[in-house]
Amino acid sequence: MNGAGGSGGAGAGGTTGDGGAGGTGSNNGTSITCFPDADDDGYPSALEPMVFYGTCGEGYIEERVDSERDCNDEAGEVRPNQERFFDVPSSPTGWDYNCDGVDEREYEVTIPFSCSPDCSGRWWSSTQAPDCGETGDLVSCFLLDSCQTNSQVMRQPCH
Ligand SMILES: [Ca+2]
Ligand SMILES: [Ca+2]
Repeated sequence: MNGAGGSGGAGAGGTTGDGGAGGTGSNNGTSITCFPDADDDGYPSALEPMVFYGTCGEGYIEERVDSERDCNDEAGEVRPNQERFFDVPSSPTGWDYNCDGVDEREYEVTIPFSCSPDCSGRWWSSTQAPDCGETGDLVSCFLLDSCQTNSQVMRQPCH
């Protein structure tokens, strides 16, 4: 009888391999042209497109179906279809936050003007609307028992 000696414990499990680096230029996937989206706003820059296989690499996205391009790929707030208005310009593209090539002012209405029957409305208490970023007195209507107005000094927001 030979008593079986205890066998040694199982050796340390093998190391789990780290998967091979997914490289670009492998043969899986069809080639696609991708564009940088440095500010991650979903709108690609027109500059320096790169070819990838299968999917775009990090920092790159495919052409959009609407073909819209970012006019400032360093600032996420600046992009086509931006609906917000801003009271300071962006760098380096300035006031055109929605990339349509025009600086649009948010508030254009000036005196003489008065509240509408449903007590809404907003206008500058001057005969000319301030330019983008310039300050003025903006009058707003509000309902408190009766329709009233107040005014505040503010900068003209634009996009
Ligand atoms: Ca972008
Ligand atoms: Ca614009």
